[in-house]
Amino acid sequence: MCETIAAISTAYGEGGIGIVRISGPEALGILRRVFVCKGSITSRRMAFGRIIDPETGDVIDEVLAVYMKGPTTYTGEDVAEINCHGSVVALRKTLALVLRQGACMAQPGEFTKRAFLNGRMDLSQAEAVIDVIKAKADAGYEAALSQMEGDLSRRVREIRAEVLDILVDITVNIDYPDEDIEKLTYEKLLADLEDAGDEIDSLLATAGAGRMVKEGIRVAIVGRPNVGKSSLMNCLLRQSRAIVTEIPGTTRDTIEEAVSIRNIPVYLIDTAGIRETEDLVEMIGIERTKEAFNSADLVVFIADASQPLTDEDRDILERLKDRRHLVLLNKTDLGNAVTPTILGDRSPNGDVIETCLVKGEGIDKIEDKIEELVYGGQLAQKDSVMVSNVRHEELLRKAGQSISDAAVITETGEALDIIEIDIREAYDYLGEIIGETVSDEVLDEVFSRFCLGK
Ligand SMILES: Nc1nc2c(ncn2[C@@H]2O[C@H](COP(=O)(O)OP(=O)(O)OP(=O)(O)O)[C@@H](O)[C@H]2O)c(=O)[nH]1
Ligand SMILES: [Mg+2]
Repeated sequence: MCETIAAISTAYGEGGIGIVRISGPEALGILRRVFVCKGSITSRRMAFGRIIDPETGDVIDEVLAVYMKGPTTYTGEDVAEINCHGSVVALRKTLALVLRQGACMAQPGEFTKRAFLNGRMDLSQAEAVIDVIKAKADAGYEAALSQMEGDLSRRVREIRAEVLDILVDITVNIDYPDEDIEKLTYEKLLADLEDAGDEIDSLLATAGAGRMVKEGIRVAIVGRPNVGKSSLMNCLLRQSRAIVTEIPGTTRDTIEEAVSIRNIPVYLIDTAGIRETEDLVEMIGIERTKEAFNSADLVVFIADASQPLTDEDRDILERLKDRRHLVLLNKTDLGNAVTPTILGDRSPNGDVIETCLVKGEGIDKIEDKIEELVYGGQLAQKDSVMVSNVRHEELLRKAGQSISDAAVITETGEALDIIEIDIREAYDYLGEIIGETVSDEVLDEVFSRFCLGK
């Protein structure tokens, strides 16, 4: 293994500055050889100087550089950072020089991996670093930041401590059954297991919302031609993106746009109106509408208040049954051939939002509903710890399963040392989330998702 690593830590391309980061025991030695400044290099003091190739004497760049002595650094090791001009050439040349002086090229995520291995952060915190970098909207960013600061870890540690208490109770009762200690009754054991199971479940319940705020949701807008789908798209985007005309069949292909709604990344898909048609282009468009319908996290169905419901409307309503959806009644200014009651009776959850999209009326309510759907109706979740990483979700699920297996055999009066096996499993799964019990393969997998230089 190479002890001192280096990489360009800023994004590739032109910029005001770009940073070459070095970490490891040779960080200071290498910096001293390539960086020439007035006075001496002092830990944690930025210095102005030049990067000069010691072999040729060529000046590579004018820079600010800083050396930070470990272990209270990002990686826990000695770190040096060279702030070059944000030129691809300056950065590449500086990095090449640093590598010639004995550093090795860092692997993607290697700085953060070292931070984890040196105990600067636990695994779930390290994983959050990448989510912070990649966050697309405020809600996902906040969730990632809270995870990076250890909120999820604390929650997991609390639950794990409870599970450990149960394990201790069992061990004491197995090892010293005759001693004068509080006897562990099966009722108490069962109650403790249920408590731990509930805690795991309540954390798991946040996973859906966690994933949605992190990755965003796909929202397909569907309905018959001319009901106002493109008008809704434009209203939500607050710009005139899709063509809106009074001619049915205006939108013939699906149109996708990203927007942030209540700080949640949303991918809106405007679709071609569904109807029987002989037109080839329109037929293909309608095929795509069906794909969008099937792949969306949320389907928004629009009906026209000014015209009676048709078979197509009824057909789509029928298909909404097992989908997360919203039902809108648009063009409420034009009449009431369809009323909210008529539509509500036919929609799976009876919920109808009335809109008049030419005037932008009803948009607030739609946005409220989207937010509510993402947070599962519990807006309070917004401020609490959320699980947003599939690895964590999977491990929590396994831990929950082990606890419930343990509870089942506790009820049948199984021997304590058998029950203990499941509980210990749960304990280990929880430990994997924070990286206390984790294999090298998992670590490699986790850090390979990082970008170079992080
Ligand atoms: N009066 C009234 N007209 C509306 C309302 N919403 C949309 N429209 C009009 O209805 C027509 C069709 O709107 P679009 O948004 O293009 O409808 P669409 O569902 O995308 O139609 P296709 O792309 O053809 O499937 C346009 O002339 C809009 O201005 C509304 O609430 N009231
Ligand atoms: Mg349209």
